[in-house]
Amino acid sequence: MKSRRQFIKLGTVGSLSLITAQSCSSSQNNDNYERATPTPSKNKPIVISTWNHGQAANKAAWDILKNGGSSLDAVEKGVRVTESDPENMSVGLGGLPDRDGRVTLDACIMNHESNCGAVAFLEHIENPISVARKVMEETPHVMLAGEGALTFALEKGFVKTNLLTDKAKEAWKNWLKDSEYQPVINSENHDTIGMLALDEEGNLAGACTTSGMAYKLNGRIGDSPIIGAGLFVDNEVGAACATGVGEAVVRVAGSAIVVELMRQGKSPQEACEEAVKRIMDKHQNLDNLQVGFLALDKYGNYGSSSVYAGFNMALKDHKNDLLIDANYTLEW
Ligand code: SD4
Repeated sequence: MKSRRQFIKLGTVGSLSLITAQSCSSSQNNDNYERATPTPSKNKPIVISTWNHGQAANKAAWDILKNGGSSLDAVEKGVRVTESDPENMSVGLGGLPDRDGRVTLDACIMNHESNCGAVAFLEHIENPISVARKVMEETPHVMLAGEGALTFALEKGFVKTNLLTDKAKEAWKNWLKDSEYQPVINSENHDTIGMLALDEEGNLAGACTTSGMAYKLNGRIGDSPIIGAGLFVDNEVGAACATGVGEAVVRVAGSAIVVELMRQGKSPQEACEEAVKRIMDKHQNLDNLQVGFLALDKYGNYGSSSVYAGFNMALKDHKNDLLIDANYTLEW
């Protein structure tokens, strides 16, 4: 059995050298975090997101931020790119369906005033993040789910769309042949996008959107639409988001914990690592445990950590026109 106590910070050779070349590693960036004596944001505007595919999303977000736009607009417009990408099989259009062949989406958004909106178990709408924003801005509620969320979206002018692409349908049909119709905890279709941004005004916002675990039970909702689990923003401190096995993230209120740890003085990197350790401590069997966190503090420092190799962070800030990948993995 693997030793759970051996925590090693790893990076792929490629990503480490890239980070060094650009003088922009999380650990370098995190040294100045001072909760008690706020310093002006040195690293703004900035946008970061989970996984490599976030690069296209970050570009869309960056177009807004660099022109003085708000972090809220940036994260919404950014993740919409991924939602509308039929090649991404774990978000929006083209997402892998549940075990009954239904594509059901979860998303949430949060702004610098701690307002938030979410949709869960939403079908037929390509951009659930924008429905989540409408929930935030145009209802007295935080979350709408299922039929109610769909009715609301249609009332707000969203268009009913078939989200099950031929490619996703074929994958599902193949799964049906081999699986005996049994969902698994970790179907390994990652690429859920979580995005965090800090704008010129020094305001933070975040967004998280997914089609969830592939071939899940119909009705299953993960961490991604749950404020405090898949995403959390506190403008006094920082923001965090999660990717991976939602059931594990929910058990420790993952993103809220990362932000709270930053409030207590941890750097974004340290906070992500601590949250990952907590999850590992709560699970006897780590074999299928894949979870990653991304964090951005009020000053533009960022960090990421995961329990498995391969969690990549796409980043765009005012210094780095190129996007970099970071990969910090806690191993056991
Ligand atoms: C979920 N956290 O539904 C999501 C899945 C995920 O990359 O992050 N995939 O549990």
